[in-house]
Amino acid sequence: MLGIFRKTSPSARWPIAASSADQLEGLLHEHDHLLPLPKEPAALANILEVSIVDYLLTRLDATEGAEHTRGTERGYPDLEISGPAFGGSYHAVDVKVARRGDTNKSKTQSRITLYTGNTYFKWPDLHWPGTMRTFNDYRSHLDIIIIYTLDSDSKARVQDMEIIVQQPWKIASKQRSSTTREYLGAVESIAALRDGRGEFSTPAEFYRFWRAYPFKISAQVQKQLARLVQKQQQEIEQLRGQTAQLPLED
Ligand SMILES: [Ca+2]
Repeated sequence: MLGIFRKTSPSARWPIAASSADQLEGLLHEHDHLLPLPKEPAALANILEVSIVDYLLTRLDATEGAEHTRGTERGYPDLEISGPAFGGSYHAVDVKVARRGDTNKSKTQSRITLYTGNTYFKWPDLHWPGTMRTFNDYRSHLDIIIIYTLDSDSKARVQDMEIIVQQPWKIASKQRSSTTREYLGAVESIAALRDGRGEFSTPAEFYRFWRAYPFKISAQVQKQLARLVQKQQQEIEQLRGQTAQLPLED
């Protein structure tokens, strides 16, 4: 992604003829058809995330026996995959974008957020809004992390992109990624992210630590939780009723 296409430009010349992507880029530049991508980290990250999920969806479409669903904007995960190609179970794939530090290039500028800690992650057997199924319904969780250096002078903004694929628990830290939101943070060292050297030695240790973490539970989350627990109880009672009606075998 090199910029945003600007349809009308004072220096437009038509037709444009190009025999390669580089040549087309040059011509679009020359005739002022490219506007820069946003510099603001969250906006830039969103554009990158969406385009990476788009790319994965195209590849999954071309894979026999692969099924996929794109997640909601603010939910978890960004993408779930399933189908015979993946053993029939559901797998969660989340895309994260992080900028290299301005002063220290060996770290991310801020901690990557792995999960929201006070909802689907804390109560993994309830089906939270914004998620496609319960956290525990996923056979595996995978993060695709895009690390980049911000280049304010270029229209693409992104330089030296590195892609890291890791399981979230392997790159987890014991720090939150935000002082105001209930987020679990990753380690900051890019080498540690690359090598999967987080602060936990087993998934069990990671889940124990973060599920016991005293995250704030807002009134809204509490209300939602009560509703989900009630719904689960109703389902259990319904199942009990069905079992009671089953004919007894002798
Ligand atoms: Ca994401």
